[in-house]
Amino acid sequence: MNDLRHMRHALALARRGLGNVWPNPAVGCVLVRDGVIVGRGWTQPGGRPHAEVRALMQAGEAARGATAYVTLEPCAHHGKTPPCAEALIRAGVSRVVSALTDPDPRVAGRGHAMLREAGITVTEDVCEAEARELQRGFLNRIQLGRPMLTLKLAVSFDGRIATASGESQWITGPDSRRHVHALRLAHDAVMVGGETARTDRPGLNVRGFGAVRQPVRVVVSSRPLPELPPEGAEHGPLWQVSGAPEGFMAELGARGLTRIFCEGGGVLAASLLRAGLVDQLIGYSAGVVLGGDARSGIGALALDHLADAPRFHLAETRRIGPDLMHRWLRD
Ligand code: AOF
Ligand code: ZN
Repeated sequence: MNDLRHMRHALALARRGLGNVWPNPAVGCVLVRDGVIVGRGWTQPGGRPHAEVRALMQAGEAARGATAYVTLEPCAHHGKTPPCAEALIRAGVSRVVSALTDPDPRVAGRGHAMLREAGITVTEDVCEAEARELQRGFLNRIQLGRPMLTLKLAVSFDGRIATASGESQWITGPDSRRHVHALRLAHDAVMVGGETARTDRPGLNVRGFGAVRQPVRVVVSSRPLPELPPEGAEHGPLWQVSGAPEGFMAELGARGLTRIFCEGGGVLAASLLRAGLVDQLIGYSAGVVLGGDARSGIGALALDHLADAPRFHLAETRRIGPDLMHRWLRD
């Protein structure tokens, strides 16, 4: 069906904003008239202009009588910009197809209602599951008061991250490592624990993608941090947080973050898992075997019963160079 096809297109456009638009959601919009795409837009860096505004600008007069496909209900509030629902009405769009109701209390169904009151046909919940996954970070911030969290591990066949002596460069290949940088780019922030910051001195930045908006660097530690590169073109702002995971995740949500990419270490990973705060796992597995004396990427969980273990379901597998990438979502 064409609605599905156009909505998938809008979802693909929305994806371009991931990591780039916090505290706002990454939204995509496609305008179609008589089967022809007349406008495409996505939320711009920093969260504005909104997707609909960009698509309408591109379409100009061709928006009259068009159908708008949007991955999130058009906004209804007068924020920093006038409401998108109003812009769609003014442009003369005749139908709006949306994937998800915007949970932001300033919108929450009012966008759809405004459109209907203006005589526009509204079809809701098209590709809802995909839109929910794509906009998970924003949904978490609004509904749970905390960002979405991805935990990443690069491991040997037997799930180890380093030899007993601590050698870890490199278990996975260059293609996987480049993939990690692309993922950092699609998150608002990269997070590590204090121990990792002190021993590995990780860059926590995106390299190899030209001039990009660098993610915030979040270090979880109650102790003073080692010297890390200052904020600049190649490094995002540095934020230090500490305390219980529930507390600092709420703090990061309040500061506007929607998507966090955690790269260890084991103590931090275990505390996030124990607190049930990990939404997505991404593993890169290499064809190398390190053995039981090698280091595990996740600290002790002290599980008495298998039934208590955090469970995830498989969302994606992909071959990346010689490695296997696997992505899991929380049950
Ligand atoms: C849309 N299209 O592309 C986005 C929307 O601070 P403001 O005025 O930019 O408003 C932010 C809110 O707008 C945000 O919380 C969410 O409800 C909505 N985001 N809405 O119509 C978009 N990014
Ligand atoms: Zn809007």
